Order: sequence, then structure tokens, then C-alpha cells
Amino acid sequence: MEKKPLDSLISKNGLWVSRNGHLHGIRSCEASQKNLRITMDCGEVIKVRNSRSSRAARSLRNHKFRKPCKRCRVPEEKVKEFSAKVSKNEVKVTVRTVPSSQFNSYRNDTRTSEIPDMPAPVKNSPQQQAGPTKASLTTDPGNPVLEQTKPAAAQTFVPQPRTHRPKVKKAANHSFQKPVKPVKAEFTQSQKNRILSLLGPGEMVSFSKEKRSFAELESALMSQRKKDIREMYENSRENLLGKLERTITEFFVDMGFLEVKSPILIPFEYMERMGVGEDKKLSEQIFRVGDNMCLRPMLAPGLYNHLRKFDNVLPDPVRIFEIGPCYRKESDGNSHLEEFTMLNFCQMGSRCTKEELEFLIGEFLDFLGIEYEIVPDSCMVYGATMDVMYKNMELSSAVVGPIPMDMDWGIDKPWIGAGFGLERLLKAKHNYKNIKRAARSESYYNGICTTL
Ligand code: ATP
Ligand code: 9VF
Ligand code: MG
Repeated sequence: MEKKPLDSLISKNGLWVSRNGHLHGIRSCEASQKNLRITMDCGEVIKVRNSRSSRAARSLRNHKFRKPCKRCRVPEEKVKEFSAKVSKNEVKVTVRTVPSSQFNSYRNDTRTSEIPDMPAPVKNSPQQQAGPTKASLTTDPGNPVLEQTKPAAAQTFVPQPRTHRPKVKKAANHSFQKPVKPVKAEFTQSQKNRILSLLGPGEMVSFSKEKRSFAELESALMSQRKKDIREMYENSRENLLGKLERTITEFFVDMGFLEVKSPILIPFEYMERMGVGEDKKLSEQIFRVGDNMCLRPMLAPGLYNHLRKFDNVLPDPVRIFEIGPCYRKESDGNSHLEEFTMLNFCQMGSRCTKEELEFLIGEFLDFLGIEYEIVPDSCMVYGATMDVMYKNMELSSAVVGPIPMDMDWGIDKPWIGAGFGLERLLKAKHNYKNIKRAARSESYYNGICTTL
């Protein structure tokens, strides 16, 4: 008789025997063409080949196991039934077929066929109770944080009674080949990343000293983060990035600067006029749109145009500012985003001195409560700059004009100006390790992980 493949053994038994001989209850099972993803009642998730002759298939076929997984709480009756090799003719777990592509979004899939047992999650809410606890990589581009596997509600499974813990004698079954020493569960890199993403902005964790299992720690942090977000909903309901933009707007309006909003989608020719043509390395950072347009990587072109138009309209000195999205292709770590928010304020005409610029920067950062120091630097577009630093992070580049390029924009008066990244201001203010916490994002809300 042909041996049955794993999926039919699973659907018949509703159980799984892990490499160390633990008998698990199966919460759900999904099958692609070749593989199975099995979620145990204890929350563990594994991926294995749907083979006929694997160790797992043999164990299930021969009903060999060492002891039931405590955390799965497999009902005693079911364990006995399995040991006695009697099986009612019924489907215990429905194996759901899913496209192969779904299997590839899980990082652990190549690494494990089985993972050492993990404790069940601490139950906090019905949602969590139903959900598996295994962490896996999301496919969310640009957001390499971890999120849970699909909520159990979206999966097919036969619920197991969990009201009591069956007492099963240790010696109930001796047929498993060789006992395996319990493995000390260490955090995998994926699990560490998941835990780090779940920490509150000020929180720390020492993985080497941590006594809790991944599932316990994850569950505790998730509860805390849910509480944080509910509190925000209760109390302020304001988005930190949005709020910072509003606060800064009020500050500069009060200082006598006119708020402007110029287009985000701009002609690439503007960038050529800024000295960042196709022949320049910097232009590789620009997101091109169609043949002639691009997403603005800076606010200066729009501000140049406004300064020129308002020169014969507004009194001297002309003071304007803009806050809005900018886009740059970046490859770099903790302080760079590809989509960020820039503030650029500038003044044209009289009093355009280094001292005035330093004064404005000082007033602004004192107002925000951010410490800084100013260091000289230079850049391709403007030449000499005064860079405003918070520790090792550049908050702003500030420039005292005029510069030769002004002519190409129809400007012929002195100017001063500074460009600040709002997400960097938030990163400094809230001590975020990574600027992603401050970004336009679906993974964090006000610095709090949203994958809960
Ligand atoms: P860096 O050298 O750190 O890449 P930059 O000198 O290229 O920055 P500027 O062109 O001077 O940046 O832009 C003004 C400000 O805009 C920066 O000081 C920073 O606060 C912010 N900024 C620039 N690029 C980014 C980015 N990719 N993500 C977040 N903020 C940015
Ligand atoms: C200062 C940095 C040339 C007078 C119209 C405005 C400035 C530095 C801004 C910014 C940038 N420049 N990230 O320009 O204030 O443009 O690269 Si104006
Ligand atoms: Mg700079």
C-alpha cells in the first residue's frame, strides 16, 4: 500500500510529533504544492516538506512519540487514541491549500523544519488568544520589522478544548527511539528583531539575561504597546509628525515668515538648475517620474521661485518657509528615510548675516528643546554650509548666500536659509534608535509598533 503523505496523516490525527518526541496538537495547517505550514496549539509554527517518508511522517504513521507537549494541552483522550493507534474516521484538521508564494514570505522556512518547543503566549485578549505567536518577516517593503503570522481567525482549524490540562503519565509510551535533552531556547535573530521593534522608545532588553521565553516576552510587550496606543487614542489623538509640522508652522508664522506649499512633483529641469543634473552622482538619489518629472528631493527650487515672485510684492526682508515631503533614494541606516519631511526657512534682502541665521536656529531649537552644536561643512549644491548637529546626527544644513546659482533662479539679493528634517528632530527629541519610528509609516504610530 502506498504510504500516505504528511498532510493526510495530519488531517487524520490532528497531531504532530516533533523531533524531540513531543506530541503537539495542531491548530491549523496550510499546504502549498510541496510544503506544509503547521501551527501548533502551543503557538509554534513550523514549515516542512509534505513528504511520505520523512521522520515526521514515520512518527505519525507509527504513532510514536515521547510525551505530549504541555503547552498544547492535548486532551488525554486524544493522546490515548493516538497511542492505541485507533483512529475514528474523521478529519481532525482541515489542511488548507494556499499558493506557494505565501510560503516564501516567511524567513524561518529555509532554516527549520522544526523549532524547539516554545511556551504558549500569555493570554491577554481574545485576539491574542487565537493568534499564533511565531514571529516571521513581513514582506512590507522598507519596513523590515517582524510581524506575526496570519491571525488564526483567517486559518482553518479544529479548536481544541483548553479548559483543563490532561494528566498524562510520563511513561505512557516508550516507543520513541531516543530521548533528547531539553534545548535551552535562545532568541533567534528574527525574534530579537521582533522584540526590539516592540520595545517602547525608552525601553531596553538584555537578551542574555532575559528569563522569559520569546512568546511570553512578545506577548507582554504587545499588551503594553496596545495600552500605549489606546492611551493616545484616549488622550491626545495627535500624530507626532503632524503635530510637529503644526508646531513649527506656528513658530515660524509668529516669527514673521510666510508659510508656502509648493509642488512635490517637479520638473527634473529644476534639479538640473540646482546643479544636480544627470551627470552628477547626487542625481542617482532622485526618484524620476516619467521622462521629465521627479519627486522633489529638496525644497529649495520651490522656495527660489517664491522668493523671486514675492520680491516685488512683500516688504524687505522677505521671509518664507515650507514644510513638506521630500524624496531621496537612500541606502543608509538609522537616520535616513527615502520619504522624509523637510522644513526650509529662508530670508532674502537685508539682515542676511551668519549671526541672524545662528539666532534663528537657536530660537527654533530652544523652542523645541533640542540641544545642538553648529559645525562648518560643505556640500555640492551650496558650497560652504553650517551644519547643525545633534550628537553625531545632522539636523540641518544652513547656508549664508548669495551663491552663483541664484542667478539661474532670477535672484540677486543676499539670503540666509536652513533645511531641517522633521523626522530627525523627532528622533533626537524622543531618543529613537531608528528614524523609522518617526517616519510616515504603517509599522509605527508615534514611535510605537503597530504590528500587534
Ligand atoms: P546627510 O548628509 O545626513 O545625508 P544631507 O546633508 O544630504 O544629509 P541636506 O540636503 O542638508 O541633507 O538636507 C537638509 C536636512 O534634511 C538634513 O540635515 C536632514 O535633517 C534632513 N534629511 C536629509 N536627507 C534625509 C533623509 N534621507 N532622511 C531623513 N532626513 C533627511
Ligand atoms: C539652505 C538645505 C536657496 C534661499 C531658495 C533656500 C536654503 C540649505 C537647505 C536643503 C537643500 N538652503 N536640504 O535654500 O535655505 O536645499 O539641500 Si534658497
Ligand atoms: Mg546637509
